[in-house]
Amino acid sequence: MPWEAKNMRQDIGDPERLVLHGSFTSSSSYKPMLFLALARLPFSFRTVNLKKGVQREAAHLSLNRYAQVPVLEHRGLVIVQSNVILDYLSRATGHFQPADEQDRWTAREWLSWEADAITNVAKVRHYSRFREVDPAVMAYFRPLAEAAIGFVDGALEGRDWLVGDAPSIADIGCWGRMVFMAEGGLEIARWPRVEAWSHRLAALPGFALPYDLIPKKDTEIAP
Ligand SMILES: N[C@@H](CCC(=O)N[C@@H](CS)C(=O)NCC(=O)O)C(=O)O
Repeated sequence: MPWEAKNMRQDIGDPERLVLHGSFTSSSSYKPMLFLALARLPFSFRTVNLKKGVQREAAHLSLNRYAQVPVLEHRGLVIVQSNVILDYLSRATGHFQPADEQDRWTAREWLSWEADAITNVAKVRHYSRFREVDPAVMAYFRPLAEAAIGFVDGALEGRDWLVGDAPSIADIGCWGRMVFMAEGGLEIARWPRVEAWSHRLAALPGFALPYDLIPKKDTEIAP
């Protein structure tokens, strides 16, 4: 755990406290977690046990109608969908927000594309790790996942980051959903530019991989 973790709840009555609901096996939860870790921001983590079906309980459904994680609560707002949360966090905190207006839109364009395409990487990992499917299903999704990773690999030719010359929510959002690719049998070494980019991300202060980053229980996090 890269931050000081405390047990006493710090979100009660403080609208400025960022509260993130997530699960340690979830790439969608990793995305905002990684943002908060790299930005060195304090927040409260509330774990949602997906295995036990807590995401379908009334209390969670009142926050996320889709019965999913993550959820961000801040200043009386409830924000769901990992890419919308990244967008919100970058606007609310100013971190990982490109300086140039065109770049800010391009970063959001990557996030929208990520939800179309890199989501196939998450599907391949999910079907490999959590749910056995007919081989024909895997045969459909694996090439789509490979094409998405290949597209990112091509986009990184001659550049360090997806947008502009600094890491942005585009990098956090795209890498965050690819992070478990090896669990789907997608070896990162096949895509050398993606691998080099992942090393650049890993070199950023505060970076950690999901199983080292996302707590398994409710935690108060202070940088
Ligand atoms: N498009 C959503 C996807 C969220 C999602 O698929 N979350 C998964 C975990 S990665 C989930 O909560 N699944 C609920 C379940 O397995 O029942 C986002 O980006 O936030």
